[in-house]
Amino acid sequence: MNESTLSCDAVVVGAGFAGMAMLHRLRAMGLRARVIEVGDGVGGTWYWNRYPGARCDVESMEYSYQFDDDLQQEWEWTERYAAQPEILRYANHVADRFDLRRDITFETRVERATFDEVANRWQVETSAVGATGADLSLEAPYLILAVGCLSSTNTPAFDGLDSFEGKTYHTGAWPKEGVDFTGLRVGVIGTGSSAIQSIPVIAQQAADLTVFQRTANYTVPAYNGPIDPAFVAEIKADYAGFRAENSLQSGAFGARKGRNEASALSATEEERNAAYEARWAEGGFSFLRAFGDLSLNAESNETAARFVRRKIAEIVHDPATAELLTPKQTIGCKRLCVDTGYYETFNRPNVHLVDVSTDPIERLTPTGLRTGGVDHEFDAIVFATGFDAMTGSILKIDIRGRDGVTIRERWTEGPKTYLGLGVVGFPNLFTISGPGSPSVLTNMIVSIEQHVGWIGDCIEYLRANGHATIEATADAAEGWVDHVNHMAELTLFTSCNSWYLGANIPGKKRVFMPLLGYPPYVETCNAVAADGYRGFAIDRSPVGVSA
Ligand code: NA7
Repeated sequence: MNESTLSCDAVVVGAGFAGMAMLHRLRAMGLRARVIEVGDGVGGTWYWNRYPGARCDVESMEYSYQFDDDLQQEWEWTERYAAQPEILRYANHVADRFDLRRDITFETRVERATFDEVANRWQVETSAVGATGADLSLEAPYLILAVGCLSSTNTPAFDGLDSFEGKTYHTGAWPKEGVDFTGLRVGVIGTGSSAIQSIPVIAQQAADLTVFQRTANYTVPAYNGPIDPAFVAEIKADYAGFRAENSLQSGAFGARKGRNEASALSATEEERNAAYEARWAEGGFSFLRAFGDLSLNAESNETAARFVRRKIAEIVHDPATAELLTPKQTIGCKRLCVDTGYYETFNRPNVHLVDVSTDPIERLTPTGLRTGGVDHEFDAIVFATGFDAMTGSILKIDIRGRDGVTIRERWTEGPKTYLGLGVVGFPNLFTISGPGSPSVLTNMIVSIEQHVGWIGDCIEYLRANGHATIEATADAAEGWVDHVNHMAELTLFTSCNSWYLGANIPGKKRVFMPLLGYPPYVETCNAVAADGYRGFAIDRSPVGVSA
C-alpha cells in the first residue's frame, strides 16, 4: 500500500440504483465506503439511456426504493410509467436526501481490482475519465460490483463503421444535451425495446426515418398517462402491504394485475380472445398473465402470439409492412416490449421499414449504409442495438482473484456464480443483480434491495465473527448454474435468440443468465444465510491475517 492509497471498508463500483442503495446500507452499518462511477452523476442505466421516449416498463408506483418509508410516501410520480428524466430526478433526489454524493467519486473508471491474498484485501486502481475524476489507488476488504445489467453498450462491428460522415448515436449512451432530428434523414438499427420506444418520437421530428429490422418484435401498448391520484392514495395508505404483495410475484411486480392460473388451452377461442382483449386494453406486461402457461406451453403461447399478430394487421395499413412487422417467434421469449404508438408509427408517410434478416447490413458508407446491395443515405444513424447484458460491465474491468486469475478466465464457459452473488476464487467480492440472480426478469429495484440487504447482512456476519473472507465454493456454483438453466429449460425462454441467453453478442457463450422466480430465490438466499452461508467457504482466521 503506498501512501496515497485510500483505505476504506468497501469499494462499490457504480452509482446507479444498486450502488446508491449499497452505499446507504454500508453507512448505516457504520462502514466507510467509496463508490466509483464513470458518469458525472448518479442514476446508472437511467443516467445513460436518455434516448427520446425512454421510459420504464414497470409502473412507477412499484419502480422505487422501499428502504425508507418517508421517501416512498413523499415522492410523487406524475405518470403511470415514469419517463427517463423523471426517474433520473428521483435518483438525484435520493442522492441529495441521503447526502450520498460525498462518498461517490464521479467521472472515474475502475480499471483493475486485485485480491491481495496475504492481506485479504482488494486493491483497486481507477482512472479519471473527466475533469472531476481521479486516478486513485484504493484498498478495502470488500469489493461490490453494482455495475448494472444493461450498461455495456453493443455496437455491431459493421465494416466501415467509422467511414460514415453523419452523426451516430447509441440509445444506451445518449448525449446529455439531447438530439434534435428535425428535418434530418435518420436510420435506426434495431427493433428491441429501446428502438420501439424511440422510433415513434424520432418519427415525429425526422424528415425521413428508416428502420432496419432483423427480428420483428412483440410489443403491447402502455396506455401511459398521468397517474391516477386515487390509485396513489390507495397504495400509499399501505405501501408496505403493496410491496409485500409484489414480492410474492414471480417478477416481483404486478400483483394488482392478477394472474389467471388456468391454461390458455382450457378456454374456448372466444374466451381466450376476450381475455387477451381485456389485457391488451389494460396495457403493459399484464398481457402475459392472461393465462398461466403462456411461458410454458408452445401451443398456449401461440394463441397469445396470434392475437398480437392480428392486432398488428389491424393497426398497420400497408399489408406488406404489417407482414414484415409480424413476429414469428414465441411471445415473451425475447423480452416483451411496452410501447406508445409503435405499430401506428409505420402508417406515417415518412417512416420506412427495411428487413435485414436475410440481407444483413453489409457496411456503413460515408453517406449511410448498404444492405441487400442498396445504399441508404442518412444524416444520422441511431444504433438501438442493445447491450452485452449482465456480464459486459463486469468483464470490462480487470478483476483478479486468487492466483491472479481473472473473472474473464474463470468464465470462459459462460458466467458462473453462486446465487448471482459470489464468484468462485474471488473472496469478498459481491455482485449486485449478477448473472444467476432474478435481476432482469424482475422489478430491478426490488431485486437490487434484496441483494443489498443480503450482502449487508453477510458483511455484518463476517465482521461480527471476525472472519476474514467468504467465497463461493466450486460445487455450489456448478450446482447453481445447472439450477438456473434447468429453470429456464422448463419454459419457452430458451427457444429464441435473446440477450438473456447472450445470443445477441457474437461469440458469447450461450448460457441462460437470469434466474426465473423471485420468491423461491429469496427463500434460498435467506436459507443459505441462516445455514451459516451454506455453499460459501469462510476463512475463519482474523481479518487482515492470511490463512
Ligand atoms: P435489445 O432488446 O437487445 O435490441 C437490440 C436490437 O438490435 C434487436 O432488434 C436486434 O436484433 C438488433 N440488432 C443487434 N445487432 C444487429 C445487427 N448487427 N444488425 C441488425 N440488427 C441488430 O436492446 P434494447 O436496448 O432495445 O433493449 C434492452 C433492454 O433494455 C430491454 O429488453 C428492456 O429490458 C430495456 P435481433 O433481435 O438480435 O435480431
